[in-house]
Parts: sequence; C-alpha cells; structure tokens
Amino acid sequence: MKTALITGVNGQDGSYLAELLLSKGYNVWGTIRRNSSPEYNTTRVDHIFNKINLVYADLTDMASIVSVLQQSKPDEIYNLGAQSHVRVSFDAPIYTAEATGLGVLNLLEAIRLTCPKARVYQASSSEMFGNNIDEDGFQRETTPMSPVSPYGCAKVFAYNICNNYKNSYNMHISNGILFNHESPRRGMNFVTNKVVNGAVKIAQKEATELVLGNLSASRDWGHAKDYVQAMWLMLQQDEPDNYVCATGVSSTIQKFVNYTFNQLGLDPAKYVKTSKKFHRPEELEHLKGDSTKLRTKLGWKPTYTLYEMIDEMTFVAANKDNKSVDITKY
Ligand code: NAP
Ligand code: F7E
Repeated sequence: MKTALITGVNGQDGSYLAELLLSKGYNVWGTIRRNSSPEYNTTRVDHIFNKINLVYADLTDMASIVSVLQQSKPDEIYNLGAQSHVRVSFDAPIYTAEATGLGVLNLLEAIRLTCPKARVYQASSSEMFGNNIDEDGFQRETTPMSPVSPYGCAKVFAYNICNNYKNSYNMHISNGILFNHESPRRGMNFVTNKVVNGAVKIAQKEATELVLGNLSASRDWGHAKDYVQAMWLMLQQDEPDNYVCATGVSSTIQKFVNYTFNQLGLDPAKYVKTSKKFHRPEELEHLKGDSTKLRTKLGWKPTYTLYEMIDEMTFVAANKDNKSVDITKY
C-alpha cells in the first residue's frame, strides 16, 4: 500500500484527489489549517473523514511540515496548499508570496532533509503565463512566463525552485501547469461558482441581481475531477516532468453567464451588473491550453465538457440549502 500526503486536502482539488487515491488503495494523509470556526476545517472531506489521516500544518511553518513528513513517511506528496485566489493576492501580496511561493521552498527543503526519494507534485498554474500567447492562440509548456498578479509571481517562483531542486538533488518533482478547473466544490468567490449560485438564487427569488467584474476575459475551464487524475498520472512516471493540463476550449465569462442563466430560463441582461470592485489591477485576458504532451505521453483526456460541468454545478447549487450564503459579499 502506497502512502500519499496532500497539502491543502480540504481544498477543492485536495478533496477530489483524496477520493481518487483512496479508491486506488492509498493510505492518505492530508494537511488542514486551524480555522476560528472549526466546523469549516474539514467541510470538503467530512464524507471521508474516517478514512484519511488529518494533521494541522502550514506551508509557512517549516517545523509543522517536517513533523507531518516524519509522521506520514509518504511515497508521494501532492502540494496543493496555497493562497489560490488571484484577486485576493493583490490585497495580501506578501502573505501570498510566503504561502504560495516560499512555502514551496519550505516543503522542498523539508522533503530533501527527511524523505528525498518521495515523488512530488507541484500545483503550478496557467496564471504563470500572464498575457503571453503563442501565435496559434494557445499556451503550452514552452510559452514564456510573465505573470500579471502576485499569485502568478509566487507560482513562477515555486515552479522554478521545483525545477531547480529536481535538477540539483535528483529529486522526482513534477509541475502540473493546470488551467482553470471547477466543480460544485469550487469556492464561491471564483467566477464560475459565483455565477452558478447567483443565477440559482435569482431563479429561486432569493436575489434580484448578480454583480460581477470583467466579463470579456476568457478562460479554459475543465472539471477538477478530471484534473486530479492528471496529477496522479504525473507521479506514476519513471521520470519527473512538467505538463500542461487543459481542455483546449476557451470561453468568455459572458458566455459562461449566458449559458447558466439561459438554462434556468433567465435573461442575464436583466440581472447581471458589473462593478470595478471585482476587477483586478492587472488582468489576465485569455487562457487556452494545449495539453498535447499530457494527452500523448500519459494518455490523459478530459471527460467533462464545459456545459456538462455547468449543468452539474447548477444541479448541486439548486438542490442545497443556499440560504446562508450571501454571494454579494464576494
Ligand atoms: P483551494 O480550493 O483554494 O484550496 C487550497 C487549499 O490550500 C485549502 O485547503 C487551503 O486551506 C490550503 N492552504 C492555504 N494556505 C495554506 C498554507 N499557508 N499552508 C497550507 N495549506 C494552505 O484551491 P484549489 O482550487 O483546490 O487548488 C489547489 C492548488 O492548485 C492550489 O495550489 C492552486 O493554487 C492550484 N491551482 C488551482 C487551479 C484551479 O483552477 N483550481 C489552477 C491551477 C493551479 P484553507 O481552506 O484553510 O484556506
Ligand atoms: O476569475 C473574471 C476575472 O477568480 C476568472 C484560480 O484557481 O485559475 C483561478 O484564477 C476570470 C477573471 O479565476 C468576476 O477577472 C469577472 O478574468 O474565477 P477566477 P482566476 O483568476 O482565473 C487559475 C488558473 C489559478 O491558478 C487560480 O488559483 O473571471 N471575473 N467577474 C471574476 N472573477 C471573480 N473571482 N469574481 C467576479 O465577480
């Protein structure tokens, strides 16, 4: 039986990855952080709470990372922990750099000192490309990186230090350069789940409008369930490598909004407003990923279309008790 450690196990991806690894017979460990409302510490993993080992640890606290590595003795480490919100990274840039950037160096040093043979997955991001686009309209592993947010800058540092540790110390470290991926478990302050939950609330007559930011940006959205498969595949290879994971299909936020509202029988023009409050100081306008390397070398392919994913997110939003969530706050 293999042992895996997932940092940020109570995040969107951490929870799907934990399910996947349990289904493959892994002994799963995961890190969580202290929250002043403890009922929110494990919300995404409550259904598998008794099947995984949960430990308090923080990437900014190297002693806690060494401790969890010593306890779990992992064969595979999936580093998903991060301050992952791009807009928030402008509000808290130093913390973002510490957790999302330097935190990775803390982790790598701790691994090098305690379990250097473990295989490591680093959650890299399409946000690292910034506004660079290849001539054919795609971003891929070779596209230059010029990030346009503190989050993107921190991820570039993490990406580079992972490559540096791989080459310097012969460690098995792979970067997955993942494009946006969503699900019913997506945080409500990311645009997809904000739109879905906002539209459902309007359809259920609990809200009268939805206020968004830039509607002209486009994103390549996949489903988190498909993307955690790619993470696992990367660590099953004899050689570590870096891979883009994306659907290759890009849509604007406006198109996402139109489809979601129309499916609920609503005219978005009547309800959707925009505010500068939700714009970023610098915007990443277009993302569309070419994942040929991942598809041809590792046999990965997405199973969800964007519209199937929106339908699933809408179904879940419409069938839960949404009343406590005031999405106008995000
Ligand atoms: P998420 O839902 O925001 O989850 C992030 C997790 O990291 C949470 O469990 C969070 O804990 C934890 N965390 C935050 N700060 C931490 C720290 N200092 N030390 C340890 N853990 C910390 O993000 P996600 O969507 O699952 O994404 C997973 C990873 O992939 C992240 O690294 C993200 O940057 C990266 N990524 C995501 C996407 C995407 O589209 N989803 C695309 C590319 C890359 P709390 O709940 O306590 O805050
Ligand atoms: O924004 C626009 C916004 O916050 C998507 C993270 O997982 O993916 C994610 O980062 C787009 C942007 O995701 C609102 O300006 C309009 O153009 O859902 P988002 P993101 O910034 O792309 C990357 C790959 C990651 O690595 C990150 O961790 O939507 N937008 N109106 C809005 N965005 C938000 N959040 N809220 C709005 O009201």
